[in-house]
Amino acid sequence: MTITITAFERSPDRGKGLARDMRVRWALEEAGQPYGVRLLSFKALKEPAHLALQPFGQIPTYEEGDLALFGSGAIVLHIAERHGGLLPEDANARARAIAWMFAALNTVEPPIFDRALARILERDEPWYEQRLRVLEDSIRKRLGALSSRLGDADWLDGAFSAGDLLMVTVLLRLKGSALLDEFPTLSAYVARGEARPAYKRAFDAQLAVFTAASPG
Ligand code: GTB
Repeated sequence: MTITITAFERSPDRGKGLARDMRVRWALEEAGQPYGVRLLSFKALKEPAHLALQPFGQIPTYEEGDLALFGSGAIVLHIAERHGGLLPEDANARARAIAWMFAALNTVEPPIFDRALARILERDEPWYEQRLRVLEDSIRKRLGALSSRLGDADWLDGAFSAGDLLMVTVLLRLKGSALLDEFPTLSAYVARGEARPAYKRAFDAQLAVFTAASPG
C-alpha cells in the first residue's frame, strides 16, 4: 500500500532538515519503505482537509490505506513496529528502545524546542536573556545526563534503533551551537546518525523540496 506523508511546501528552515517530517522520512528510509509526500502551504495546514488528518493543523501526517496518523513520534513508532531495522526483536530491548523514543520527545526535546522558539519570538522581550539562560541550563542538564549514559557506546542501547533516530533528530536542532559543542560525545553521536545512508537519503529528499521551491 502506498505511504503518503505531509511536509512543508516551503520549510522555514530552508532545507536544513529541522522540521518534523525529517524524522518520518528517515524512519521510512531505514525501513526501506517507499513513500510519497504531499506538500502543504501554511494556509492549507489549517484547512478542513488537513485538520481531518492532523487536528492541530501541523505536519507531518502519515497515510497508508485506511490508516491516517499524526504526531511524528507515533508515526515513527508505527513504522518501527511494522518493519524491520528500527526496533530490536527481544521484548525487553524493544521496550527500552521505545523508552528512548519517549525520552527524546518528552525529556530532551522540550527545552531545546523552547530555546529555538524563544530565539525567534522572544528576542525583544526585556526578560529574554534571563529566559535563555534558564532554558540553556536546563538543556545542559539533559545533555550532560545523556552524554554520561551514552559514554563511549555508538548508540543508546545496543544496535541503532528508533530511539537513536528520534534522539539524533532532536539534538540536530543544536548542531553548530556552543551548547552541543560542550558535549563532544553527543556531537559525535549526532555525526554518526547523519552518516547513515538512510539519513542522507531522507535529508536530500527534503532539501530537494526546498531547492525546487527556491530556484536560483
Ligand atoms: N507533536 C507534533 C509532531 O511531533 O508531529 C508536532 C508537529 C509540529 O510541530 N509541526 C510543525 C508545524 O506543522 C512543523 S515541525 N508547524 C506549523 C504550525 O503549527 O502551524 C516544527 C518546526 C517548524 C519549523 C522549523 N524550522 O523552520 O526550523 C523546525 C521545526
